[in-house]
Amino acid sequence: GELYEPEEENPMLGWRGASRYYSKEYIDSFIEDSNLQEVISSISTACKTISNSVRLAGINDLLGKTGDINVQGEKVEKLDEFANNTLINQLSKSKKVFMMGSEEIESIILPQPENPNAEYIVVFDPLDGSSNIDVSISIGTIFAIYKKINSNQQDVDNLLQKGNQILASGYTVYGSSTVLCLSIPNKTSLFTLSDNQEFFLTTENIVHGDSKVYSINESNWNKFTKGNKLWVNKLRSGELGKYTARYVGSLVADFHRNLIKGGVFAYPADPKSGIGRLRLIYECNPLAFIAKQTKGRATDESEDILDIKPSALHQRVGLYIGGKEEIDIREKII
Ligand code: AHM
Ligand code: MG
Repeated sequence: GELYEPEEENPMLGWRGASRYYSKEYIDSFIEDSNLQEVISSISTACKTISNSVRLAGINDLLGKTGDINVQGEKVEKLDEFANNTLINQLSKSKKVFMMGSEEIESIILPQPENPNAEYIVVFDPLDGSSNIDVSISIGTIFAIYKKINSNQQDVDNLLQKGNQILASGYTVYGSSTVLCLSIPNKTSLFTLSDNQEFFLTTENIVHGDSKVYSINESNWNKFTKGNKLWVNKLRSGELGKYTARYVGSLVADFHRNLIKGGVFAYPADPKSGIGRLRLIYECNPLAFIAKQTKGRATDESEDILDIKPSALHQRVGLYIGGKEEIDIREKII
């Protein structure tokens, strides 16, 4: 890839602090397939639009609910809908996408116009952390890219692939900075959105941090299995060193913090129903892929997230993700 040369060095934008690579040149330099490059580029363009809308939501009448209920039975936030439409439109424009799946839409999404010959499948949670939208707390977009398994535009099996079939996944967190994380096998890098709307490489080849944090909604304690109670108590005991608790309530932000600093995130399945809170296809799998590439881990109650064969687009599972050490310990204790 070529170095990006800004026309004028602007110390306000931190050219000197950050790498001078910007995302497109950098990504194109290690992803060979130009169609896949374009899919990733469309997602990054959509995330820039979403980022601007998130930052100005209060001014542009984009806070609050639309009045609709989504497939999850949740009230749709205006920004959820905006983010979803932005991704669908941008990915449609790329002409490289065969089919999409979104947290906000019940079934298969086909690009408009349709691309029956395109190869790529994209699944996404357009705006994760909906409960934090109105209070200006970090939220994000989560995505994963696959190849289609057949050319039937009505076949949901194209969306029901195991996480270990992912070609690339990532997220963008709209936090105090907007940061895009992109992961392909053995390479996970972070890019920061600058004032002039370019994602600049800021961390290359990140490895999961090792500080002692657990991110768990402990209000669900009474529903935890005995094994999970033993595990969390082990983390709290001090025997493994001093742990602290951090919980944003946006999976994408909790994962991002733990990736950089270290820690484990857990959202156990309800032992009675066996059903979790978080969605396998567009929340757990993309992040589990990143965890794997960065030497972390991700499991549901008993198996690796990436090995689960999805049975439905909106399937929910238990999730334990992040630090390998903590997840290995859980496996021994439960
Ligand atoms: P969303 O995609 O509708 O925002 O829901 C998913 C969110 C996750 O971001 C977060 O980890 C979880 O729900 C928080 O759940 P809870 O409020 O039960 O702790
Ligand atoms: Mg979500």
